[in-house]
Amino acid sequence: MSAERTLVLVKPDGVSRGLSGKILARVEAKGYRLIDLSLVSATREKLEAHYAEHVGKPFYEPLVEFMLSGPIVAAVFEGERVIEGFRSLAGATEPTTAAPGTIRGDFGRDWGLKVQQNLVHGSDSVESAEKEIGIWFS
Ligand code: DAT
Ligand code: MG
Repeated sequence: MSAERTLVLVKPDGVSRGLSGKILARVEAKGYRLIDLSLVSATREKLEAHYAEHVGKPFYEPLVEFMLSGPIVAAVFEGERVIEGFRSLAGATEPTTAAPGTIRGDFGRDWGLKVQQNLVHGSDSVESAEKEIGIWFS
């Protein structure tokens, strides 16, 4: 069986706060292998494809604005059960209450904006990983 791959994004808040290296280091330290890495600027088109399941939700437009607000680090990591493993490292969506020890729990909090500035994205299934890697590394 070939190892799973996942897309990890360090969102604009993580990059602007200088946390990209720390975040990637945690994923590497867990034992996953970095196989692709890029500093990218999002576009509305990329975000619409990436967040297709959220289009039309109240937080969608602020989320897009946030993701357009600065550079993003896109990475592909590989390893057995890396999709689940990275989401466990990332912690719960809301950074204020994400468990300490997780990326969101240790480095994130509510900054008073409508959209959670929650530092990272991780694919949630094999299908979305494949789709998202295609969007950010085409
Ligand atoms: P996750 O990033 O944990 O997979 P998600 O896929 O449900 O979470 O949502 C994508 C992003 O959208 C999330 O990282 C932050 C934002 N978001 C989700 N739910 C939200 C809400 N209720 N209010 C504001 N932003 C939200
Ligand atoms: Mg998600």
